[in-house]
Amino acid sequence: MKQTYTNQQSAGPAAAAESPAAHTAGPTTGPITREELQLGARNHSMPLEALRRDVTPPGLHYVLTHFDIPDIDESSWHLRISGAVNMAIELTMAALRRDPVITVPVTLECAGNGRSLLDPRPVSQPWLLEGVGTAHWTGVPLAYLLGKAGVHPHAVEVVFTGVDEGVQGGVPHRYARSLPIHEALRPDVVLAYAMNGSELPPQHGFPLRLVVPGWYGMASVKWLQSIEVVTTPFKGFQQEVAYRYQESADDAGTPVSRIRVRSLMVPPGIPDFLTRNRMLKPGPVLLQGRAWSGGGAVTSVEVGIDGAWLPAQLDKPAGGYAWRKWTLPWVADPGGHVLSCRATDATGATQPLEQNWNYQGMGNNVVQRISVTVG
Ligand SMILES: Nc1nc2c(c(=O)[nH]1)N[C@H]1C(S)=C(S)[C@@H](COP(=O)(O)O)O[C@H]1N2
Ligand SMILES: [Mo]
Repeated sequence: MKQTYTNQQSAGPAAAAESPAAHTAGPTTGPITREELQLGARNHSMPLEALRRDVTPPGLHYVLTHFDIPDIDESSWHLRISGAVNMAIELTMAALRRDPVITVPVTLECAGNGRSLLDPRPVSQPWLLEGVGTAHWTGVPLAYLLGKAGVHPHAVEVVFTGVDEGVQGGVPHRYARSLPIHEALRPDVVLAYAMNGSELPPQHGFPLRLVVPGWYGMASVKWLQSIEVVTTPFKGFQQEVAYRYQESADDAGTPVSRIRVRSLMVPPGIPDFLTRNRMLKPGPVLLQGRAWSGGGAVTSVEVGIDGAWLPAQLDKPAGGYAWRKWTLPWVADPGGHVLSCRATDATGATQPLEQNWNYQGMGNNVVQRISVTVG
C-alpha cells in the first residue's frame, strides 16, 4: 500500500503498537523516525565547541522537556511542602528569595545521552553525545526548607512534582520524581531560581527547579510546584517505568541515579557542513575537553590517538559535581586519524570502549571517537 504523509502526532499509538511495555517504541535498526526528529528538534543538545567554556550559556546548555514548557506567572505561583513533616509550608517566590541562598556549579547530563549510538537504537529523544551542560545554579538549599518543615523520622523519600503534564506510555501524569531522604538532605541540593546569575529561562524551569548535583538530569525537576515527604517508595511513571537500566521490555530493571563517568573532546579543526567530519592542518594542536562523574571526582583522562593512550593534563575542579577541563598537546601529522578520550573517577570507574546496551538507552558513557583528516 502507498504510504501517505500525515501530520498526525503518532508517537503514542505507534509506541503502544510496537512495544508491550508501551513506555517507549521498541528498539530499531531502521532509519531515524519522524517521532525522533520531532523530539530532537524540541530538545536541543550542546554543540561540542561549547566545551571550551567553564560555564555553558543557557542558549547552549542542552534542554530536555518531556511535555510542554509551561508559561508560569510568578506572582500567583506557590511551592507547597507537605507529607510526613511536622508543619506543611506554602511559599511564594518572594518568600523564597528571602531565604538563605547558595550557588552551585553543576554539570547536568541527560540519562539518555548517547542513546542513538546504540545498536539497535531505543526510540526516544535521539541524543548522540551532546545532552550535557554546566551552569551555576542559585537558590535555596532544599535541606534548609526540609529542616524548617521538620521531616518525620520514618520518612523514606521526597517526591518532587512539576507543573507540566502529559501522557507517556499511555499514562497521564505530571512530571514527578523522588529522591531518597539522605540525598534530599545533602547540603548542595538546591531549589534554583537563577541560572548563571540570571533569572531561570522558561525552558530550564522558571520560576523554580530542583538541581541534584551528581545525578542524571531526570532528578532535577523543573517548574517545581510541590514537594512531598513520603513514608513509602514513590511509584510514579518517571520513577518506576522510565529511567531504568533494563535488559528487555519485561525486565523491571534497576533505577538510573548518578551520572556515569564521561569525558568529551572539543572537535579540533574545522567541520564539513553535512558530515561534520573534521579537517585540520598538520602541526601542533592543543586537544581539549571536559570530564565529569556523579560517582566521585575525575582522577584522570587519557586521550587516544589512533588507539594509543596518552595522559591528559587536568585543570583544577570547578566544584564537586562540575566538569573538569583537560588538555593534551598533539602534533598532527598528515593523513586520517581517530581521536578519543576516556576518563576515570575516584571510584575507579572508567568509560567503556564498547557500548553497554540497555532497553531504554540509559547511561551510555562509551568513549567518544572523532575522525579527523590532517592535510
Ligand atoms: N518538570 C520537568 N522536569 C524535568 C523534565 C521534564 O520533562 N519536566 N525533564 C528532566 C530531564 S529528563 C532532564 S535531562 C533535565 C533537563 O534539564 P534542562 O532542560 O534544564 O537541561 O530536566 C529534568 N526535569
Ligand atoms: Mo533526561
